[in-house]
Amino acid sequence: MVQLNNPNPNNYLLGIDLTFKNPQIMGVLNITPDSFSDGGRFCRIENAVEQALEMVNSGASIIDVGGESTRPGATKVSVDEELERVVPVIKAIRLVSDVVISVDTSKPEVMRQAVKAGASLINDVYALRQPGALDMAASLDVGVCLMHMQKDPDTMQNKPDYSEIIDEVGSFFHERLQACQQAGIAESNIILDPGFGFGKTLAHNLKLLAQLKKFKQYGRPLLVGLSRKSMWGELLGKKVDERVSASVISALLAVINGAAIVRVHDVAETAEALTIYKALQLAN
Ligand code: 7PM
Repeated sequence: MVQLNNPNPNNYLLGIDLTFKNPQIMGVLNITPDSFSDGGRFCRIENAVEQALEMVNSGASIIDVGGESTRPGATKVSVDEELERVVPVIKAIRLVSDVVISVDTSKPEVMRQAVKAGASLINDVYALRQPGALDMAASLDVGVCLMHMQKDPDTMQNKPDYSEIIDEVGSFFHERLQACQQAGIAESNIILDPGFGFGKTLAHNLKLLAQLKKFKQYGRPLLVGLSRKSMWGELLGKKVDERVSASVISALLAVINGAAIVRVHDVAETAEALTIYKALQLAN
């Protein structure tokens, strides 16, 4: 595994203390047009804001707004469509809450307009590898989550293969940290994410979770997303709506193993687990 000479990390980012002592919850807010619950544009924005506020009340300190599906085979969303989905929602959340807003996107123009609308974190599953993304993130000077993914969303689950997954994800972090430094992105703005389920088998995912602490050597806060993922379907035989316990338990294990931020759908349940964890830390 590649070593970086950064023994003195600054993990205070986005106005939040991102150390393992103070784990944070990122709540997932997917904005996709849903013919079933969609009563038009205004209704869509209102529903999204209501969901965001409910997650904040339940314990989320970051809301991750996404308008693009990374599901294998999902139809690609155009820049204009993605902007139309996320920008009004970010503006509307910003009007009623000072919660940190993250934008789940790989597109430079969406990054730009989302930050202008009030987002202060870019959550990019391509880790700024799309054309123009590195320079855009540098010019915006906001937080960036760099996630590892093998191949792309359409091909990633077609025989994922690694000789040593921990080394390969570590080398990827090293390479992206260097690319960010060259582009002029402050290291203090960066969060790292091993990308559970993105080009990984169940065995790969379990190894990453078991050895998560190794990625702390890069000196940056770790974000993990394990919520409702298909790995729990495979391990436990549970359908997506039956994965709340698996999601909460794995979020807690990730925090115990060094995660600073957990990206979850079930905010209230996760917050209970983390409250117990923090109470134990204080009692010790
Ligand atoms: C299909 C495939 C649907 C994958 C949904 C997903 C992560 C993320 C996602 C993560 C970061 C999901 C994922 N997962 N961003 N976006 N880390 N930083 O299960 O693990 O939510 S989308």
